[in-house]
Amino acid sequence: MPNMTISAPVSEALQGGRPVVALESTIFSNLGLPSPANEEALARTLAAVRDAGAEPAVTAILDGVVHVGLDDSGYERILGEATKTAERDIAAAIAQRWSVGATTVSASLAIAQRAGIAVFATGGIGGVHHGAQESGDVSADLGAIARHRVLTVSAGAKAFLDIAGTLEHLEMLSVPVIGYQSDEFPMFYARSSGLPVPLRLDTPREVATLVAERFTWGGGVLLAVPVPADDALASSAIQGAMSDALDRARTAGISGAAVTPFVLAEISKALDGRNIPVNLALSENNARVAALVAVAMSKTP
Ligand code: PSU
Ligand code: MN
Repeated sequence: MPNMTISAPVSEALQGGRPVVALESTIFSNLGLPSPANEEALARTLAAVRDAGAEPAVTAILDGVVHVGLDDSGYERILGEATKTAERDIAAAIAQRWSVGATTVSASLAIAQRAGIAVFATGGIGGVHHGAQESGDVSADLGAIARHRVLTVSAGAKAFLDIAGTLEHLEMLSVPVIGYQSDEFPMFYARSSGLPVPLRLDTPREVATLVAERFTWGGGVLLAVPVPADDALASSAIQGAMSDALDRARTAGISGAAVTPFVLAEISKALDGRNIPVNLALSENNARVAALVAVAMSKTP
Protein backbone atom coordinates (compact mmCIF):
# COMPACT_ATOMS: atom_id res chain seq x y z
CA MET A 1 0.00 0.00 0.00
CA PRO A 2 2.13 2.89 -1.26
CA ASN A 3 -0.08 5.66 0.16
CA MET A 4 -0.47 4.12 3.63
CA THR A 5 2.22 3.06 6.08
CA ILE A 6 1.72 1.13 9.31
CA SER A 7 4.40 1.57 11.99
CA ALA A 8 6.40 -1.49 13.02
CA PRO A 9 4.91 -1.77 16.56
CA VAL A 10 1.35 -1.47 15.22
CA SER A 11 1.86 -3.88 12.35
CA GLU A 12 3.54 -6.44 14.65
CA ALA A 13 0.64 -6.17 17.11
CA LEU A 14 -1.91 -6.63 14.32
CA GLN A 15 -0.08 -9.60 12.87
CA GLY A 16 0.20 -11.19 16.31
CA GLY A 17 -3.51 -10.67 17.00
CA ARG A 18 -2.67 -8.36 19.90
CA PRO A 19 -4.97 -5.47 20.85
CA VAL A 20 -4.58 -2.13 19.04
CA VAL A 21 -6.44 1.16 19.62
CA ALA A 22 -6.60 3.74 16.82
CA LEU A 23 -6.52 7.43 17.81
CA GLU A 24 -7.28 10.61 15.85
CA SER A 25 -4.80 13.48 15.56
CA THR A 26 -7.06 16.58 15.36
CA ILE A 27 -7.51 16.73 19.14
CA PHE A 28 -3.72 16.75 19.61
CA SER A 29 -3.09 19.42 16.97
CA ASN A 30 -3.49 23.20 17.23
CA LEU A 31 -7.09 22.67 16.03
CA GLY A 32 -8.14 20.68 19.07
CA LEU A 33 -6.25 21.84 22.17
CA PRO A 34 -3.89 24.73 23.00
CA SER A 35 -0.20 24.03 23.66
CA PRO A 36 1.09 22.60 25.99
CA ALA A 37 -2.20 20.89 26.98
CA ASN A 38 -2.19 19.06 23.63
CA GLU A 39 1.19 17.53 24.42
CA GLU A 40 -0.04 16.37 27.82
CA ALA A 41 -3.22 14.96 26.25
CA LEU A 42 -1.15 12.94 23.80
CA ALA A 43 1.24 11.60 26.47
CA ARG A 44 -1.57 10.61 28.83
CA THR A 45 -3.67 9.04 26.08
CA LEU A 46 -0.76 6.93 24.78
CA ALA A 47 0.12 5.83 28.34
CA ALA A 48 -3.50 4.90 29.09
CA VAL A 49 -3.67 2.62 26.04
CA ARG A 50 -0.33 0.96 26.86
CA ASP A 51 -1.08 0.57 30.59
CA ALA A 52 -4.28 -1.27 29.72
CA GLY A 53 -2.31 -3.66 27.52
CA ALA A 54 -2.89 -2.38 23.98
CA GLU A 55 -0.80 -0.70 21.27
CA PRO A 56 -1.76 2.88 20.35
CA ALA A 57 -2.05 3.76 16.65
CA VAL A 58 -2.32 7.51 16.08
CA THR A 59 -3.50 8.26 12.53
CA ALA A 60 -2.26 11.24 10.51
CA ILE A 61 -1.33 12.22 6.96
CA LEU A 62 2.30 13.31 6.69
CA ASP A 63 3.68 14.55 3.36
CA GLY A 64 0.79 12.91 1.54
CA VAL A 65 1.20 9.50 3.17
CA VAL A 66 -1.39 8.02 5.54
CA HIS A 67 0.33 6.97 8.76
CA VAL A 68 -1.05 4.41 11.21
CA GLY A 69 1.11 4.63 14.33
CA LEU A 70 3.67 7.43 14.66
CA ASP A 71 7.23 7.76 15.89
CA ASP A 72 8.53 10.73 17.93
CA SER A 73 9.06 12.93 14.89
CA GLY A 74 5.50 12.17 13.74
CA TYR A 75 4.14 13.10 17.18
CA GLU A 76 6.05 16.36 17.06
CA ARG A 77 4.53 17.22 13.70
CA ILE A 78 0.90 16.62 14.66
CA LEU A 79 1.34 18.73 17.81
CA GLY A 80 1.94 21.80 15.65
CA GLU A 81 0.25 23.50 12.74
CA ALA A 82 -2.05 21.06 10.94
CA THR A 83 -4.81 20.90 8.36
CA LYS A 84 -8.08 19.37 9.51
CA THR A 85 -8.63 16.19 7.51
CA ALA A 86 -12.05 14.55 7.52
CA GLU A 87 -12.78 11.30 5.65
CA ARG A 88 -13.63 13.09 2.41
CA ASP A 89 -10.32 15.01 2.55
CA ILE A 90 -8.09 11.90 2.63
CA ALA A 91 -7.93 11.67 -1.16
CA ALA A 92 -6.94 15.35 -1.50
CA ALA A 93 -4.42 15.07 1.35
CA ILE A 94 -2.69 12.23 -0.53
CA ALA A 95 -3.06 13.61 -4.06
CA GLN A 96 -1.82 17.08 -3.06
CA ARG A 97 0.78 15.80 -0.58
CA TRP A 98 -0.47 17.76 2.45
CA SER A 99 2.33 18.35 4.93
CA VAL A 100 0.40 17.61 8.15
CA GLY A 101 -3.17 16.37 7.81
CA ALA A 102 -4.70 15.97 11.26
CA THR A 103 -7.35 13.27 11.09
CA THR A 104 -10.82 13.79 12.54
CA VAL A 105 -13.00 10.96 13.82
CA SER A 106 -14.37 10.21 10.35
CA ALA A 107 -10.93 10.05 8.71
CA SER A 108 -9.52 7.94 11.55
CA LEU A 109 -12.32 5.41 11.24
CA ALA A 110 -11.77 5.02 7.49
CA ILE A 111 -8.04 4.54 8.08
CA ALA A 112 -8.55 2.16 11.03
CA GLN A 113 -10.86 -0.07 9.02
CA ARG A 114 -8.41 -0.20 6.11
CA ALA A 115 -5.55 -1.05 8.51
CA GLY A 116 -7.61 -3.77 10.23
CA ILE A 117 -8.00 -1.99 13.59
CA ALA A 118 -11.36 -2.62 15.28
CA VAL A 119 -11.29 -0.12 18.17
CA PHE A 120 -10.92 3.68 18.08
CA ALA A 121 -10.89 6.23 20.92
CA THR A 122 -11.46 9.98 20.84
CA GLY A 123 -12.62 12.78 23.18
CA GLY A 124 -16.03 13.68 21.82
CA ILE A 125 -17.51 12.97 18.40
CA GLY A 126 -18.97 15.56 16.06
CA GLY A 127 -22.72 15.45 15.55
CA VAL A 128 -25.82 17.44 14.68
CA HIS A 129 -25.31 21.18 15.22
CA HIS A 130 -28.02 23.41 16.69
CA GLY A 131 -29.89 24.93 13.77
CA ALA A 132 -28.91 22.04 11.48
CA GLN A 133 -32.35 22.24 9.87
CA GLU A 134 -31.31 25.53 8.29
CA SER A 135 -27.52 25.09 8.03
CA GLY A 136 -27.42 21.36 7.22
CA ASP A 137 -24.40 21.09 9.55
CA VAL A 138 -24.15 17.45 10.57
CA SER A 139 -20.67 16.05 11.21
CA ALA A 140 -19.30 13.43 8.82
CA ASP A 141 -18.32 11.57 12.01
CA LEU A 142 -21.84 10.14 12.30
CA GLY A 143 -21.93 8.56 8.85
CA ALA A 144 -18.41 7.21 9.33
CA ILE A 145 -19.31 5.60 12.67
CA ALA A 146 -22.27 3.96 10.95
CA ARG A 147 -20.36 2.74 7.88
CA HIS A 148 -17.04 1.43 9.16
CA ARG A 149 -16.64 -1.78 11.15
CA VAL A 150 -14.92 -0.05 14.05
CA LEU A 151 -15.96 0.60 17.65
CA THR A 152 -15.82 4.32 18.57
CA VAL A 153 -15.27 5.16 22.24
CA SER A 154 -16.12 8.75 23.22
CA ALA A 155 -17.46 10.85 26.09
CA GLY A 156 -20.57 11.46 24.00
CA ALA A 157 -20.75 14.25 21.45
CA LYS A 158 -19.19 17.65 21.91
CA ALA A 159 -21.26 19.56 24.45
CA PHE A 160 -22.21 22.48 22.19
CA LEU A 161 -24.05 20.20 19.76
CA ASP A 162 -27.72 19.27 19.59
CA ILE A 163 -27.41 16.09 21.65
CA ALA A 164 -31.00 14.91 21.20
CA GLY A 165 -30.71 15.51 17.44
CA THR A 166 -27.40 13.63 17.38
CA LEU A 167 -28.97 10.60 19.10
CA GLU A 168 -31.89 10.65 16.62
CA HIS A 169 -29.45 10.80 13.73
CA LEU A 170 -27.46 7.85 15.10
CA GLU A 171 -30.70 5.87 15.33
CA MET A 172 -31.53 6.75 11.74
CA LEU A 173 -28.08 5.50 10.69
CA SER A 174 -28.63 2.23 12.63
CA VAL A 175 -25.70 2.81 14.99
CA PRO A 176 -25.93 0.87 18.26
CA VAL A 177 -25.29 3.41 21.05
CA ILE A 178 -24.11 1.93 24.34
CA GLY A 179 -23.75 3.70 27.67
CA TYR A 180 -20.66 2.39 29.46
CA GLN A 181 -21.63 1.88 33.09
CA SER A 182 -24.21 4.59 32.48
CA ASP A 183 -27.94 4.84 31.73
CA GLU A 184 -27.49 8.28 30.21
CA PHE A 185 -25.73 9.64 27.16
CA PRO A 186 -22.90 11.75 28.61
CA MET A 187 -22.32 15.38 27.66
CA PHE A 188 -18.55 15.57 27.16
CA TYR A 189 -17.39 17.86 30.02
CA ALA A 190 -20.43 16.84 32.05
CA ARG A 191 -21.48 13.30 32.99
CA SER A 192 -25.12 13.69 32.22
CA SER A 193 -27.21 15.06 29.36
CA GLY A 194 -30.55 13.96 30.78
CA LEU A 195 -31.02 11.77 27.70
CA PRO A 196 -31.19 7.97 28.11
CA VAL A 197 -29.06 5.56 26.06
CA PRO A 198 -30.87 2.69 24.34
CA LEU A 199 -28.48 0.13 25.86
CA ARG A 200 -26.22 0.00 28.91
CA LEU A 201 -23.28 -2.40 29.32
CA ASP A 202 -20.99 -2.59 32.32
CA THR A 203 -17.92 -4.61 31.34
CA PRO A 204 -15.38 -4.64 28.49
CA ARG A 205 -16.28 -8.31 27.91
CA GLU A 206 -19.97 -7.50 27.27
CA VAL A 207 -19.00 -4.65 24.93
CA ALA A 208 -16.60 -6.94 23.04
CA THR A 209 -19.33 -9.53 22.52
CA LEU A 210 -21.80 -6.96 21.22
CA VAL A 211 -19.24 -5.37 18.90
CA ALA A 212 -18.27 -8.75 17.41
CA GLU A 213 -21.94 -9.44 16.73
CA ARG A 214 -22.49 -6.00 15.21
CA PHE A 215 -19.53 -6.42 12.86
CA THR A 216 -21.12 -9.52 11.35
CA TRP A 217 -24.12 -7.37 10.42
CA GLY A 218 -22.01 -4.50 9.08
CA GLY A 219 -21.15 -1.10 10.49
CA GLY A 220 -19.82 0.34 13.70
CA VAL A 221 -20.84 0.89 17.32
CA LEU A 222 -20.66 3.97 19.58
CA LEU A 223 -19.62 3.41 23.20
CA ALA A 224 -20.40 6.49 25.30
CA VAL A 225 -18.26 6.79 28.42
CA PRO A 226 -19.00 9.54 30.98
CA VAL A 227 -15.99 11.57 32.14
CA PRO A 228 -14.82 10.36 35.59
CA ALA A 229 -16.88 12.04 38.34
CA ASP A 230 -13.87 13.73 39.99
CA ASP A 231 -12.95 15.47 36.73
CA ALA A 232 -16.41 16.47 35.49
CA LEU A 233 -17.83 20.00 35.20
CA ALA A 234 -21.44 20.66 36.16
CA SER A 235 -23.48 21.18 32.99
CA SER A 236 -24.82 24.45 34.49
CA ALA A 237 -21.22 25.73 34.54
CA ILE A 238 -20.79 25.31 30.78
CA GLN A 239 -24.23 26.29 29.42
CA GLY A 240 -23.47 30.04 29.35
CA ALA A 241 -20.04 29.66 27.76
CA MET A 242 -21.46 27.36 25.10
CA SER A 243 -24.34 29.56 24.04
CA ASP A 244 -22.05 32.62 23.94
CA ALA A 245 -19.55 30.72 21.78
CA LEU A 246 -22.30 29.62 19.38
CA ASP A 247 -23.65 33.19 19.15
CA ARG A 248 -20.18 34.46 18.37
CA ALA A 249 -19.68 31.84 15.65
CA ARG A 250 -22.97 32.90 14.06
CA THR A 251 -22.17 36.63 14.24
CA ALA A 252 -18.70 36.06 12.79
CA GLY A 253 -20.24 34.06 9.94
CA ILE A 254 -18.15 30.96 10.64
CA SER A 255 -19.31 27.91 8.69
CA GLY A 256 -18.28 24.46 7.53
CA ALA A 257 -15.19 22.74 8.91
CA ALA A 258 -14.13 25.92 10.78
CA VAL A 259 -17.12 25.84 13.16
CA THR A 260 -15.86 23.19 15.58
CA PRO A 261 -12.30 24.56 16.12
CA PHE A 262 -13.74 28.10 16.50
CA VAL A 263 -16.39 27.12 19.04
CA LEU A 264 -13.94 24.96 21.05
CA ALA A 265 -11.49 27.87 21.30
CA GLU A 266 -14.25 30.32 22.34
CA ILE A 267 -15.48 27.95 25.07
CA SER A 268 -11.93 27.63 26.41
CA LYS A 269 -11.58 31.42 26.51
CA ALA A 270 -14.92 31.90 28.28
CA LEU A 271 -14.16 29.23 30.88
CA ASP A 272 -10.63 30.54 31.37
CA GLY A 273 -9.27 27.12 30.42
CA ARG A 274 -11.21 25.25 33.15
CA ASN A 275 -12.47 22.87 30.47
CA ILE A 276 -8.95 21.81 29.47
CA PRO A 277 -8.19 19.45 32.40
CA VAL A 278 -11.61 17.89 31.81
CA ASN A 279 -10.77 17.39 28.15
CA LEU A 280 -7.49 15.67 29.09
CA ALA A 281 -9.14 13.46 31.71
CA LEU A 282 -11.89 12.25 29.41
CA SER A 283 -9.53 11.57 26.51
CA GLU A 284 -7.31 9.52 28.80
CA ASN A 285 -10.27 7.66 30.27
CA ASN A 286 -11.78 6.88 26.84
CA ALA A 287 -8.41 5.55 25.68
CA ARG A 288 -8.21 3.29 28.74
CA VAL A 289 -11.73 1.90 28.23
CA ALA A 290 -11.08 1.41 24.49
CA ALA A 291 -7.91 -0.54 25.30
CA LEU A 292 -9.76 -2.74 27.81
CA VAL A 293 -12.36 -3.56 25.15
CA ALA A 294 -9.63 -4.23 22.56
CA VAL A 295 -7.98 -6.60 25.03
CA ALA A 296 -11.32 -8.38 25.60
CA MET A 297 -11.89 -8.60 21.81
CA SER A 298 -8.45 -10.10 21.28
CA LYS A 299 -9.40 -12.91 23.70
CA THR A 300 -12.68 -13.66 21.93
CA PRO A 301 -12.33 -17.19 20.52
N1 PSU B 1 -13.74 17.05 20.05
C1 PSU B 1 -12.82 17.83 20.69
N2 PSU B 1 -11.88 18.45 19.96
C2 PSU B 1 -11.81 18.29 18.60
C3 PSU B 1 -12.75 17.46 17.92
C4 PSU B 1 -13.68 16.87 18.70
O1 PSU B 1 -12.87 17.99 21.91
O2 PSU B 1 -10.92 18.87 17.99
C5 PSU B 1 -12.65 17.24 16.44
C6 PSU B 1 -12.67 15.74 16.14
O3 PSU B 1 -11.58 15.46 15.29
C7 PSU B 1 -13.99 15.54 15.41
C8 PSU B 1 -14.12 16.84 14.70
O4 PSU B 1 -13.97 14.44 14.53
O5 PSU B 1 -13.73 17.78 15.69
C9 PSU B 1 -15.51 17.09 14.19
O6 PSU B 1 -15.52 18.22 13.37
P1 PSU B 1 -16.86 18.61 12.57
O7 PSU B 1 -17.83 19.05 13.62
O8 PSU B 1 -16.40 19.73 11.66
O9 PSU B 1 -17.29 17.40 11.83
MN1 MN C 1 -19.67 20.52 10.20
